[in-house]
Amino acid sequence: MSINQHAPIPELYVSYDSAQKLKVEAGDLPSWDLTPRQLCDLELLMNGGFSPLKGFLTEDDYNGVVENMRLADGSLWPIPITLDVSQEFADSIEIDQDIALRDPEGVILAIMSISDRWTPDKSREAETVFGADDIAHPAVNYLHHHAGPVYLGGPVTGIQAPMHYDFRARRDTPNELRAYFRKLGWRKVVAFQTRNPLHRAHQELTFRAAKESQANLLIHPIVGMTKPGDIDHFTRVRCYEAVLDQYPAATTTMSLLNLAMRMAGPREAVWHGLIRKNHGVTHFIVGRDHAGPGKNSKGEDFYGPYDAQELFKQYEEEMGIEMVPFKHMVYVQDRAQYEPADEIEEGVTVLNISGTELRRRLAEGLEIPEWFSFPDVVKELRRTRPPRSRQGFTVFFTGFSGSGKSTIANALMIKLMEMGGRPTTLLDGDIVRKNLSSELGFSKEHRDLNIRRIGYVASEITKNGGIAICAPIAPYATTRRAVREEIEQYGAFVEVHVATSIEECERRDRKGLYKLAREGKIKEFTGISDPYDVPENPELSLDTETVDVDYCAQQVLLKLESMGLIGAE
Ligand code: PPS
Repeated sequence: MSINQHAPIPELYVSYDSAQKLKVEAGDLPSWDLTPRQLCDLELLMNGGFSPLKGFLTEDDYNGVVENMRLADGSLWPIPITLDVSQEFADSIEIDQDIALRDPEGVILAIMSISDRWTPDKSREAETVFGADDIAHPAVNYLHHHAGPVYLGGPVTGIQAPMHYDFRARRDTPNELRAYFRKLGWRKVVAFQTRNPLHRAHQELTFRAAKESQANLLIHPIVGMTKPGDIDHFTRVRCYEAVLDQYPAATTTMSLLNLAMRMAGPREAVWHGLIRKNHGVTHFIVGRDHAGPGKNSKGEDFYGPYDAQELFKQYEEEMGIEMVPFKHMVYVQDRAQYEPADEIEEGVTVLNISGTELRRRLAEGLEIPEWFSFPDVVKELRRTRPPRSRQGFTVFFTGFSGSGKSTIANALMIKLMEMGGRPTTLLDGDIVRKNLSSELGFSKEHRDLNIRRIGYVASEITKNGGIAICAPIAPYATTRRAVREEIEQYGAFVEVHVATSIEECERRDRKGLYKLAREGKIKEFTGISDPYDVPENPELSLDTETVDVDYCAQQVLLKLESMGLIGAE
């Protein structure tokens, strides 16, 4: 298969002069501030990476994609590219109206002519596109917990590309890559998609894939949004640059793709193929469990290991891009080289380090052998992923007023400060209400805002290697979950339920508030006239009724130690 790299892919941008004019006119339009995911989608819509799409999907296109992986005109398209918005914004606009799409700084990137507005059946979308309506799937979680309730559809007119300040020389539009391949005379190009650092096995398999398909090699990593918990793209790109030196320079190149992945396995593989074809690529490596989202809520895989390869194969002809199945490479100790696992005779000693094992070794500061990775890659990874005992983390106490949260949190802070090593901050309910949330009351909305503020500050502390100890009531499970998600991007989140019963808290009534609550003098009082969702799976639950504060703080310390967060490196 070879591609007509001479024909440019259609972009949605207008000329520079028209863009300047449109930008001024667009200043008066209602505007939507794009979410990080929409920003990625818009970039690929505008630069032709998502060709043949001309904008965010209309309702007919959406239904076709969800049900049959096809747009209304019959073209193959497996993933819904939708502009999800709030109900309030959706209600404020008219059909056939233009809106401005802005980046987070308010810069107008595009104009969208709204042709459709509808409330999607998100459960149906989850079932058909992602295979299950299960929030253990990151895209399903996104759909239900982050995406707005209404979708807007319609064509997009591109004004300017989103701005990137990082690795600019490594970012290419589909037409730029096509032009590059043309210039170098690369007629056949095999692309390798990745969201992980590359180690020796990847270098071997990509090199072999290129040799076997007699094609040049494009390392095409994702730098948009990947699976929550992945290594950040800054670190990864520094790692990729270190690996690039290992290939013959004249045969291999690397370009960064600002795609927001959905982790949709088989459908995602087909999507990746279409996007690569738009970038002028002729061959695409599809591995075992391509773009796999991990386990579902029953602990099983969402997709079969070869589902992605099968679906890709089914549409390969129509897509016009050839699949190169990924070979699982293992290290053969006696021969000191990597070989495909299925070609190795019995009885030979092979070595392998899984992703989970690598993370464990990094987290515990253990050796990562040279046969596994390149020293420069390991050095970069160690810089970003210091052992857990040097990473930041958050201890999040939750429980009724008067349950003992603040006292235990204080004791814990003193003990951690005695140990030293990491800056420690206490975000106690009362302290936060005085310094951060002084204007807030105790309605559900205000409590949520209060907890989200605490979560934000704690996530910043965690990101920067400190310890955040939080001690609010935090009565709502959904808000606690959102805070957990935010913090776990950067370090551990240790939820501690201070499980003192409401009867005991009321009996103690340290601040006299329960009495006032019973008399109706304080409204919406947690446990009396306002709900408290008991944590279902906290890392630790403390019983304060039979043991003293010092022992409770000790239990938290022991938990932190067992999680590798404190103690010897
Ligand atoms: S929340 O729900 O997490 O935002 O609450 P938080 O910020 O932790 O604030 C709880 C402290 O405020 C006092 N207080 C109330 N608590 C619960 N319900 C109502 N209506 C209320 N009004 C005032 C109470 O003293 C809590 O302090 P702690 O430290 O928890 O005892």
